[in-house]
Amino acid sequence: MANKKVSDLVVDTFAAAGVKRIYGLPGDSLNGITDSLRRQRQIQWIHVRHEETAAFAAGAEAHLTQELAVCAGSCGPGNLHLINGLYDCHRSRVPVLAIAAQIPSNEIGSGYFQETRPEHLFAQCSHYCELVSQPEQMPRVLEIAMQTALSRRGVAVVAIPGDVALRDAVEQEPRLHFPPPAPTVCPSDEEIAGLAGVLNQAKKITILGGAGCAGAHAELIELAAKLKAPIVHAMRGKEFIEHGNPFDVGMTGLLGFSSGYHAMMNCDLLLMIGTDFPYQQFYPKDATVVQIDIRGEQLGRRTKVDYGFVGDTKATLRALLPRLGHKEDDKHLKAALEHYRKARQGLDELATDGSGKKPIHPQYVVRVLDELAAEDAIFSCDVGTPTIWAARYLTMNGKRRLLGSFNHGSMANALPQAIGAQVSHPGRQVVTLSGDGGLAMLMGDLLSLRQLQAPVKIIVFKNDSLAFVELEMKAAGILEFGTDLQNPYFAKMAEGAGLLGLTAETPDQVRPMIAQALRHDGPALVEVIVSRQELSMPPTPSIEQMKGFSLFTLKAVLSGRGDEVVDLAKINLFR
Ligand SMILES: Cc1cc2nc3c(=O)[nH]c(=O)nc-3n(C[C@H](O)[C@H](O)[C@H](O)COP(=O)(O)OP(=O)(O)OC[C@H]3O[C@@H](n4cnc5c(N)ncnc54)[C@H](O)[C@@H]3O)c2cc1C
Ligand SMILES: Cc1ncc(C[n+]2csc(CCOP(=O)(O)OP(=O)(O)O)c2C)c(N)n1
Ligand SMILES: [Mg+2]
Repeated sequence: MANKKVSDLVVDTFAAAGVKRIYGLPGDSLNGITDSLRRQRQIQWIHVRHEETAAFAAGAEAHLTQELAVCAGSCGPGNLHLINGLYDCHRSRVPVLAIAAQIPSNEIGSGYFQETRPEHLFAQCSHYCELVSQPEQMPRVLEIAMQTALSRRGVAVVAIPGDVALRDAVEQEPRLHFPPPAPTVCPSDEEIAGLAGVLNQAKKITILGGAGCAGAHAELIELAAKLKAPIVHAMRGKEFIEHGNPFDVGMTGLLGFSSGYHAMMNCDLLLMIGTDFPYQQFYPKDATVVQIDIRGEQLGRRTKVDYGFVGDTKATLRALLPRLGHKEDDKHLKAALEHYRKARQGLDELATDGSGKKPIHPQYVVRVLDELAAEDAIFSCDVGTPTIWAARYLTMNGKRRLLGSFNHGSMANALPQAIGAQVSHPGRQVVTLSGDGGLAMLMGDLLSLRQLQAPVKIIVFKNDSLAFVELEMKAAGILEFGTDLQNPYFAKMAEGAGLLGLTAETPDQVRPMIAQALRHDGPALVEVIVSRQELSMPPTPSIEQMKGFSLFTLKAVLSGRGDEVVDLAKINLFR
């Protein structure tokens, strides 16, 4: 039998590690690898129309499965297109490996056609980024890359010149055959005792939980019950914390609830668990802060911390719980829960059909979607106002999942993430909350839905604007500029691309059309004509004073009432 090529060894190494598919777009320099995929048939090639889609899709798969996902781009522009999606994967700490094909090895350094330097380009959005310049490096370099992506959670990039991929492999087989290690990381006994002491003594405790609480729902609830502590969740923690949680008081931050904000501001001790909630102005100034995170480098990153612990949430809470007493005083908890009930009610009142009048409230669209979507639906929301609606009106239940570009904050994430979610979870209902700006940005990949037979449902919030940016401009006290969108008929475009396309212009069309799309046996798009200025910001004196500040530096929660932001710097709703 002829020797394997390096490209064959690459595919075998992926297959041995359980990789099931590679997202990408071919090109000359990638031909060796795509040809090995074609011949070996162990791994599916997921053909997309833009490499950025490939990276976002791989990131979605990795987020949902917690396993390694792979994307690939050809040399120069091909892999350069991966970069924004890879930034998102890296900042979300999901294990993604990118194959960046490189120009012929003997041309490197000559300014050759399509020459770039992937080792430099991807250095900032990866834990590991290396060039394979000779067959002897394989499979070791690829295995180091995979191990790095998995163990450090993030991106690893392997650059391979097309000619090296086509050379005879020296080693013939992958070398690593062990299951992914799953160590238990827990603070020492002394540290746990110290932590218990601090918590047992504190009076008004609030928990801020994030994505690092995944898999520790029961422990978190038991902790809150013992401490009589309200739980505020950060956005990426929503899918893991909010459901079945009698202590939940919502999110904090600009998109959050005033109840989440005040629960944090009014505590004596803030207990941060598995969160990297980024906005400093929403942290209390005088409270004692305790932080638990699996990564030591995260401790104290966002606010001052008095006690920091390195540990996995579940393991740490399991060790901690037996040492905690039951607190009696539940005044702080009760007040926070009552505040949450009111805040929730206020937001729910906005999610109405507006007595049938146009334009449609986007909140209503998401409330209807929330009601009609499957028990285990996977949602993805675009950056922009769809992130607000998802945060406030999608109900999580432990089976549903929520994808977004929450840490990197890139537009156009929802469709590509939905592609990754759907191809990796063929039986599941996958629904996007897409902005009209966001959808247009990577719209080419609407075409992939039919080609991949991916029955994704797309809900487009057609507000003919970059509405979130209009909010930002208002907050900064500047006139709106460059935010108009002259949109196509998205439904007609969808029809042209082989999708079911529907347009909801009036509130009474929303429910039947979303229901029809969800039932449809194939991809579908519903464009909903929604109001443009659902969250307006009039120049009230308090906002005036903040002129020149970005929306994200405001100490404000969007009230959602269309007439004001809750200026938290001035009003204390809690007392
Ligand atoms: C337009 C827009 C507006 C936004 N507005 C808001 C807002 O108002 N409010 C809001 O909350 N967010 C908002 N976000 C999202 C925000 O930017 C952050 O992405 C989010 O707050 C981070 O959530 P997190 O802390 O749960 O997740 P991450 O940032 O991913 O942090 C998770 C932490 O958990 C740790 N960890 C992981 N695994 C474990 C483990 N097993 N045990 C212990 N620790 C672990 C990690 O090391 C990390 O430090 C917005 C995003 C966008 C795009
Ligand atoms: C790639 C990228 N470009 C620009 C931005 C800045 N930005 C944030 S939200 C947004 C508007 C999104 O518009 P749309 O998708 O229509 O959603 P809307 O807010 O109108 O609902 C823009 C331009 C960004 N976050 N990412
Ligand atoms: Mg828009």
